[in-house]
Amino acid sequence: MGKALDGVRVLDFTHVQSGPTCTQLLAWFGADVIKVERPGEGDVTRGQLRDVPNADSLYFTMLNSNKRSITLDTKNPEGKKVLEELVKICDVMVENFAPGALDRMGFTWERIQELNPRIILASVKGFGPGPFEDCKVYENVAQCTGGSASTTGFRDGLPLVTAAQIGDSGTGLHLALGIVTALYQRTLTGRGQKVLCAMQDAVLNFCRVKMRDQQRLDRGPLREYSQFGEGLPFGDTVPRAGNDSGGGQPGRILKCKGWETDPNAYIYFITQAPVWAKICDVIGEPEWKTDPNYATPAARLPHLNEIFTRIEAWTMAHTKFEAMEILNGLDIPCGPVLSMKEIAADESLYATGTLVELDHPTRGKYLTVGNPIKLSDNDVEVERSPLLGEHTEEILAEVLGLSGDEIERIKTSGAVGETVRLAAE
Ligand code: CAO
Repeated sequence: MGKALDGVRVLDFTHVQSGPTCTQLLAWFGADVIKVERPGEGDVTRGQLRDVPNADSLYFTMLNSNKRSITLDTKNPEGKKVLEELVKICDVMVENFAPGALDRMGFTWERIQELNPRIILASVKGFGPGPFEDCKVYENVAQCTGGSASTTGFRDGLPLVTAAQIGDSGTGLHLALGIVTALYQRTLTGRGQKVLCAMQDAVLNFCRVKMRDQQRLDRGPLREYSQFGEGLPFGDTVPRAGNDSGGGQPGRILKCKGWETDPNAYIYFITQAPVWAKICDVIGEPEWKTDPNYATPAARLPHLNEIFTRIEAWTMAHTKFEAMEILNGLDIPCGPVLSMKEIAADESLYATGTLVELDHPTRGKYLTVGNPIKLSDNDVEVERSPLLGEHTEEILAEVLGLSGDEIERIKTSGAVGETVRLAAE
């Protein structure tokens, strides 16, 4: 079976999380991803949050599967020449340096196009053009500036960042879509183009429903927010709403049996309108089916706290998995709060390739999250991340077609790092 991006060559000039997320996805779809790293140190995440001495960190290994690594000092004249040769033969160049860094390196968009008019240059930056365009940005900055933090958390508490890396991984995901779209357009025009994803924009895209609520607020209170039922007035901006779910189907996180000692003994329960009668029966309040205070979605909105307190009395009598089984049997949408430990033990996720165990020459076995996007006509095998510079010679010789003498000259110039040899070799 072939792969969707067979034949696409990606010059991966990314680091940390946002860019590497994007290029890892492209690699899983079959692109040949060549990761360019600074000699000696490489992607800074190789050494961050290290759990095994002298081995690449999980931070790095879990974001750089299926790639090849070449070390190259692009500020060294020989290194710059090698990068130019790579630009000439790659279909896509992906980077997420601080604003202006690529230009300072001598690789302006004009220069890149001169070298290869078909290339797609894809960039992650913190912000698009505007007052903050020159700023460096990390995940939580994007969560704060994209609207997520102001709308996450409890009304009377601090703004909160979410654990889901919507700024980094979320932007990488957006960028990957931009790249394949540009590749498709290139088949029609023959030209490359620039793809830019700003982290603020990606987070805002994920927070679209809160911008919806901001506009609804001009026309009256947000009746599905628990604050409405509590009689608390709304201000002029979307408030934090705890675990209330938006839309017409109110939901909450509710305690389950064992919550006193297990921090994850909770279930998300949605009072979906079409199954309201079943909810009333299962919690032992059959009269709520016809009581005008509870019978319709609109009537229920001012009573959400009371309703969820009653439902919680029922969920607290069951473990989250028992509750899940009973509620699923009744077609009531719900889901247990799963800990990372529980997820890591879920065999069904290994069966689909969403979780994968890999072996690594210096750190041994590790768990990674595989490709969450399943294509029926693609055979995706997740491979371990490369060691720093593991493929430097291979890329110089096989991809660029350089002779042994030329490679030696480049090495002597200091443009590439030390050659990495695996213990087994
Ligand atoms: N050879 C020589 N120089 C190299 C090199 C190589 N192979 N690779 C990188 N460099 C240089 C860059 O050219 C840059 O040099 P100058 O500052 O002289 O131009 C320097 O390394 C540092 O790059 P940087 O500014 O991108 O790195 P940083 O650690 O200071 O900042 C970050 C990191 C993430 C804040 C910044 O890159 C950024 O804002 N990126 C865009 C937004 C983004 O992706 N954020 C997500 C981060 S988490 O996923």
